[in-house]
Amino acid sequence: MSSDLTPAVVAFGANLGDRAATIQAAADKLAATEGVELVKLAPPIETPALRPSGVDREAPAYLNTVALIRTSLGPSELHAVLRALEDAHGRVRTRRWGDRTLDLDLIVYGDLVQDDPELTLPHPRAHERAFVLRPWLTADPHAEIPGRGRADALLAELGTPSSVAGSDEGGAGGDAT
Ligand code: A4P
Ligand code: MG
Repeated sequence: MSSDLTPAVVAFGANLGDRAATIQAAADKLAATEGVELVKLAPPIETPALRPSGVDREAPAYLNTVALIRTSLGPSELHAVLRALEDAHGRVRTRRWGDRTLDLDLIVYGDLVQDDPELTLPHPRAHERAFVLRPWLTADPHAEIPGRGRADALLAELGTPSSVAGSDEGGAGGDAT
């Protein structure tokens, strides 16, 4: 395996349509992308929708998972691939955190830290989201977010209701696993 490949983590979220089929198809296409090697796809977990106002149990539930990849693409190139995959799966951008057929977020790209609003790395909210941390830990128990720390410790910190994405989602994710 060539050493010029950068490890990266991609998060998948879907709460419209055939969620499992969409995630699997997108993962297959990502794996087939030149310059991308799929290392592992975690089993999806079901989680209640998180809105800017909090958890919304009336909204369609999400399936969330993460893929561990290795890539020769640069971060912007990889982000463009992810956007194209979202578009190919019928993603329509309406309101913030609105329902979607497919959301693909770049969670970490090697140990790169950057503040660009087009591509913030690590993903600015991943450390506070059980729906990202839980499947990531299933795929990699040693997962770490550069500048934030170990994913297992971050997940443990989400135990209080005051953290938006904490116990509520963690509970749902736990139920589903
Ligand atoms: N952007 C910046 N950094 C990144 C990055 N690391 N990865 C920019 C991906 N995109 C990044 O994204 C909005 C903008 O973020 C883009 O311009 C991109 O260049 P978007 O995908 O168009 O819209 P969005 O996903 O609605 O926005 P946002 O704020 O990124 O949402 P989040 O934080 O991804 O949350 N509830 C459950 N249970 N499960 C979910 O997966 N997902 C969301 C979306 C809300 N609630 C959820 C879930
Ligand atoms: Mg997104």
